[in-house]
Amino acid sequence: MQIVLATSNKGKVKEISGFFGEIVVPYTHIIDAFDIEENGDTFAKNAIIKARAIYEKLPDDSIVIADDSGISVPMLGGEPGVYSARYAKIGASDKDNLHKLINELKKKNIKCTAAYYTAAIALVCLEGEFVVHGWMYGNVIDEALGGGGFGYDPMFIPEGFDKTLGELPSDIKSDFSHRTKALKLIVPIMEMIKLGRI
Ligand code: ITT
Repeated sequence: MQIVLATSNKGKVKEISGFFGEIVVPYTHIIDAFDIEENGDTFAKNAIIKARAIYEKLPDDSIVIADDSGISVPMLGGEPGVYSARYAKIGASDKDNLHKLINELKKKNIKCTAAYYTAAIALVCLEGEFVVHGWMYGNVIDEALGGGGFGYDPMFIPEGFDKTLGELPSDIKSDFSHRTKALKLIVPIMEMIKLGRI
């Protein structure tokens, strides 16, 4: 079974390939990259939009998974949430978004506050459309520490640790992350599809 990954985010490709191994192929290895308008107001809706957009361009028997994810800070009213990829501006880099979030904390004199990552993983195939979620809780701090991970990881300290995901070894993130938790839930769905029971 080959799974096509509907993302052009290199950090996601690395983590999802690390989970599934070689059965996962980024869609950009099959067709040219194209823009997908992510106009849903939830992670789940945007994950389905991305998976569907890629599925429609591939043979009917393809299995496509997409990841829509982001970080939410309750003290900032849940920001950036579904807008995590375009928090600083449309087309912003990971660095721009990270520094925008650090600045928003600094503006409110917040050095450290609760935050959580959400990942919605959508699977679209001939048999139907499925979405699962995973979350990782922790705190965000008003500085970027370490060069590991991607996106907001250098300012995110997972619950139970005293270092950011930028500083911690990558296997800690792969053991506990929002993405891993969601991917673990998609596995039994894939198994049922493979067995022809869905
Ligand atoms: P695709 O839509 O092509 O998958 P994207 O980067 O636009 O790529 P999203 O719309 O899901 O993906 O935006 C996710 C944002 O949240 C993006 O800015 C990421 O850097 C950030 N993010 C998501 N998961 C993360 C993680 O595990 N660690 C750090 N930042 C993360």
